[in-house]
Amino acid sequence: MAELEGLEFGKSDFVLLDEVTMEQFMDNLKLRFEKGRIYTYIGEVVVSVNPYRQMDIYGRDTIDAYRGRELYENPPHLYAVSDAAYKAMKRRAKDTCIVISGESGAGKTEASKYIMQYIAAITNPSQRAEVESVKNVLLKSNCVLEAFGNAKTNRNDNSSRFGHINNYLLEKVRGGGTSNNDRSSHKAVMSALDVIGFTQEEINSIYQILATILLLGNVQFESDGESVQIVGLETVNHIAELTATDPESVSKSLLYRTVATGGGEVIEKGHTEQQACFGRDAFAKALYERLFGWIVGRINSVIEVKDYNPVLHGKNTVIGVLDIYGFEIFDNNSFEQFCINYCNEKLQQLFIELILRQEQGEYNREGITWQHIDYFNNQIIVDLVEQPHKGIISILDEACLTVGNVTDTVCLDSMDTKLAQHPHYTSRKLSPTDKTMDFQKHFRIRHYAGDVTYSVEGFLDKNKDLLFQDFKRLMYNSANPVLKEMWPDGQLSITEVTKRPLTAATLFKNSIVALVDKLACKEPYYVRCIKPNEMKSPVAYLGLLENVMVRRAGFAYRQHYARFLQRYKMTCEYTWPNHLMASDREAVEAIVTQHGFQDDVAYGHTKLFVRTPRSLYTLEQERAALIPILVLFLQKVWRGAL
Ligand code: AOV
Ligand code: MG
Repeated sequence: MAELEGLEFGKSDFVLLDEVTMEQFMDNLKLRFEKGRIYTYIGEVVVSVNPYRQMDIYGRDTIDAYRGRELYENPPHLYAVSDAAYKAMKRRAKDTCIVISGESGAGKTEASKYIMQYIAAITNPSQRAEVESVKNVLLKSNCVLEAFGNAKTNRNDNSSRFGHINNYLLEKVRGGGTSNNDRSSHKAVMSALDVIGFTQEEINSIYQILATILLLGNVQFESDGESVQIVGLETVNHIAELTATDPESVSKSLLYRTVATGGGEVIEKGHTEQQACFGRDAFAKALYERLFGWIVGRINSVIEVKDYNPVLHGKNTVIGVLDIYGFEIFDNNSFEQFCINYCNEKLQQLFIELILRQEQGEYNREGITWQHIDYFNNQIIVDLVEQPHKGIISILDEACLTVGNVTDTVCLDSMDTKLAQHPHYTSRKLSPTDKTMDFQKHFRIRHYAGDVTYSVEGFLDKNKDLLFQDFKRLMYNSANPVLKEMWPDGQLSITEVTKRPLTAATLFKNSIVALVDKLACKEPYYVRCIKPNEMKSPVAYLGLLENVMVRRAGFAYRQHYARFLQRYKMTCEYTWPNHLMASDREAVEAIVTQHGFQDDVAYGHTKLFVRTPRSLYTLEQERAALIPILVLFLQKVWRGAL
């Protein structure tokens, strides 16, 4: 619950809205943004609007103001949740996790930097050396990851597209901070790799792989109508040297592929010129992706607890900061949007579940009766995508496995047949009057955040593992151990690969399921990022109204008795300046009764619970009216007039 700032800044917590409607939500968000208040709470969730300008709210003085304080003691800020997460970890030895979500350019990466900066700043000085070293690693890794993984998107010049999740794990007493933007500088990247702790051998390997990728771009093919050859063998020799393989194997993997026939026979098939070009490009792309994934893995292993000692450290608690890309609806939505939006369905589900669990936990601790809360459970949409045999991913995988000419349209037909009854799935065939969809191309999913029409064009190709097994085997057989480590699947035989292909969608699903499992056992804190020019749709995409409703379903407001007294004791004759009752709770009861909202509250063991925000506003107004009188009174005391 946020501190009740002056109302001219709007309501600092959305649970205090008079009514939970989109209109009121938007009005409050806009008002606050116009007044330079970029953060607003929903209970313990921070809603952040990207200011696109430097704000003077992240300095040392601000850090000090938030340090060790409770959420509602200061205006809403990232630092407040960071502190809450830190306290949960320190005091209750809980694994915590700060999940940052929102669309591209909404400010997720910036937020994660401020959070890490805060945690680094408040960490115990006795561990400073250790913290500094981890902070250095994080600072440097940001530079490396940005150099390798970032791309310009149409929405953000500095978009984090690395993998789908950029996962920093910070051990208990360590923290991290980053704010280095020198990403284009090659020298900086190399020195960063050194600081992070990459060995010289590893750094050399990174160079060699990058050079290989560049050289692959020079490989040209020619065809004499019968067979395909490589033009100029120097490039091939050079690639073989860089990858610690031999030129014959490199040539062979560029010109042939091994296939398993229906009868279990293994044969080598020559590429057409087109297939060779395609294979070469897929190889270059895969080299880059594997290199990147490996760098992320190495950085995580450096940051994760290396010298964990169960006796010294007790339970090994962590704060994780997750920066995840948000729901996407474009004019043309393809396989990538399908995966991203599925990921967001899973996270939304976890989000509501965990918020409910947190609420339930708080009610239990305080001895307040739990009341059933009705909310939309998006399990049905998650099932539509991921259910074995019946879900869209299964249907896609099956189509990818089918021998013969299965096209995207054939796959769409199969989805139409199998999903015709599903309330969240439709297509032109299933709703013939809907002219916005094309028979050959489109299907539509009703996501929790809204309807998204996907084009199946390219779905099958994008889902298939397009890299011929021959390249994987080539890399696995490299004499360079670093390269070999990046290609463990190169040891599989072609028959094994044909039997159990791991498609892109299935790999994605597996990693999301693993992530959700990991998050489910942590205490989560959430930051929901929004871009200012188009605030309305993200509010829907992020399920924010749903969040406010769940949070308000029982009691909108809760406050420790002592703090409640501190704020409102001046509004009641029995409590001002000090109460004489047996407990703070009784004093609070006196205030509540005097203002006549005793039917609107419940008394917990340590906190007062207030059902509707209106009751509180009556109190707030009275307090605001009393303050000038009190100030006058105090001035007189100081001047000795009384
Ligand atoms: P993203 O991480 O959410 O996008 P960024 O964190 O990169 O978005 O933010 C985009 C830009 O907005 C930054 O480069 C800053 O210029 C500006 N910005 C964001 N937050 C703030 C802030 N608190 N104060 C000042 N400027 C800010 V992506 O990685 O594309 O999903 O894939
Ligand atoms: Mg980012």
